[in-house]
Amino acid sequence: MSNKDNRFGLAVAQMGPVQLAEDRTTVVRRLLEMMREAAARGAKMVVFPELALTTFFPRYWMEDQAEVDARFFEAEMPGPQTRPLFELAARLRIGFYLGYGELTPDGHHYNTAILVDETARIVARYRKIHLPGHSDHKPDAPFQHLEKKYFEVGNDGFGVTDMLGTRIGQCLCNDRRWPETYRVMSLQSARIVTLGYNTPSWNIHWNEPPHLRMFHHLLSLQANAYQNGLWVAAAAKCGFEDGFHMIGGSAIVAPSGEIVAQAQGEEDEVIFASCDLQLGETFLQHVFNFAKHRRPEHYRLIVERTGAGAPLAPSELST
Ligand code: ING
Repeated sequence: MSNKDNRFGLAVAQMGPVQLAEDRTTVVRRLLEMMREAAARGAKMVVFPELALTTFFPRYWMEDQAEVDARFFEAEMPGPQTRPLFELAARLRIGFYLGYGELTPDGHHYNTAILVDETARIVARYRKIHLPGHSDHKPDAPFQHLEKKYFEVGNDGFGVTDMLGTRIGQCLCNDRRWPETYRVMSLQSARIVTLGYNTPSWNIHWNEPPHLRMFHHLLSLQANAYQNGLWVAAAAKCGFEDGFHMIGGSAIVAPSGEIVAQAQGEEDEVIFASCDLQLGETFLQHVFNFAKHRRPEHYRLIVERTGAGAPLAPSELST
């Protein structure tokens, strides 16, 4: 069944911790090293994590916005410190996904990811839509999760891009837990969804057993890869950042829902898979044949309602 010339070399570059004190130049050197390894292993594309250039700063309550902007956001992409990534990508003719804090010229802040093609051209931008956590200071919590304070809800939607000979979509971290994320991209015929994540091992809201973090992370990737006929590539930034632990588990998941590559440690680690881009077709024809089997007239609530509410009357159940 595997079709040789439809093989797409896909790499995920998992990052170990980025400490608060670590500067971008050092971080970029780590990314360059992993980009080289990805290319050497035959990758056409390498996926880096969410907020790859800095520590996961939403864990801190900070009030000096000017300092936050200077330390954790990129006012230009590429900028002087990230340009080497683009230059190496063009030399190696490898595409990449990169997550970072975006500060726009008119002062908006997003948790952003970009897709860059093999000529180092930015061909797509995505701004995180499902922002988890809170915007208020929780001084009694062991750490914060202030994505709703530091970022605005993304306004790019879930787009897909024709690049590197296939069609690629992107999202970020918490987005991977929501089925709507993948369905919108698979309805645009994406073949691969790329994403980065920073997932704390502990929950500040309830004493969640730590093993559930990894279970739910992989469950989200595997279920949605299968239900949408997608290859899913997920890159963690993980390990102990200034004492705060985040899960690893970077993975490449096939449209069958099977994990075909997974990181073993919590340091910088490149994983690779030679992906059969026709495999998704099999599931999209014989199981999830959207055109043949989906019935949107019965799905209205999914789009119309934000929170759960009262039952619909039988007459309202179908449009
Ligand atoms: N991090 C976490 C994530 O969605 C989280 C936040 C963890 C929310 C577990 C709910 C449950 O993986 C980011 N950055 O979204």
